[in-house]
Amino acid sequence: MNCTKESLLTYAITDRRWLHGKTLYSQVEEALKGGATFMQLREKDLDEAHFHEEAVELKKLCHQWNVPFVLDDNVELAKEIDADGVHVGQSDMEAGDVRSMLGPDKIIGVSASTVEEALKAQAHGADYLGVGAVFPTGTKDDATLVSRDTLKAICEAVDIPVIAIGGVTKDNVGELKGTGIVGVAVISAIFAQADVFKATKELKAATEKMLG
Ligand code: TZP
Ligand code: MG
Repeated sequence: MNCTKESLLTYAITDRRWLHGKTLYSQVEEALKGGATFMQLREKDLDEAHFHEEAVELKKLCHQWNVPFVLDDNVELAKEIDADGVHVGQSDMEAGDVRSMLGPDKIIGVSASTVEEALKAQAHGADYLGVGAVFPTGTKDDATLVSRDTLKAICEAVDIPVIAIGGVTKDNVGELKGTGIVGVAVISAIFAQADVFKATKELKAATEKMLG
């Protein structure tokens, strides 16, 4: 599945911290119904067997919705289950090595927080960049803040699409207007909400308004 600019509009990243008694599968389904355009499975503590099983099921679900499905960090598993790609951070496998493992057709996303990191990721074959944290976030302990100026400078410096991440909500996404991003990636604004469907729908509408 391709990584178009449009597919990066409402990029949802899973988190099983806030299941509210539901399954991650049903939450992902709600997010897809609500209009999520991209799905990243992010598991920090799940054991290998369950991670594998879950990834296979969620890939199938996302493909029913024509939504790209990538894994956070785990290049091996992405290859094994033939996911659409992988998202790697600065301390994970380097984009060039991921490309060698997955081949030319898979999607590689890279987290960047400086122009230098962004240019390097692009040179090494990244398809898109996730830049943040653009707002304070409680979801990732070690996230450092990226200023609006830096976000803008990154968007201007690279040719690949950029999405903003970190503390983005339907209420603050408007502040990102004019930076050059093509969409936003969120965890809590979707998966910490009691109504995942409604939250996704509202975030998407607010993001479209910001871009419009
Ligand atoms: N990378 C930078 S900030 C962040 C990640 C994974 C956390 C995003 O979570 P939230 O809940 O959307 O702030
Ligand atoms: Mg990572």
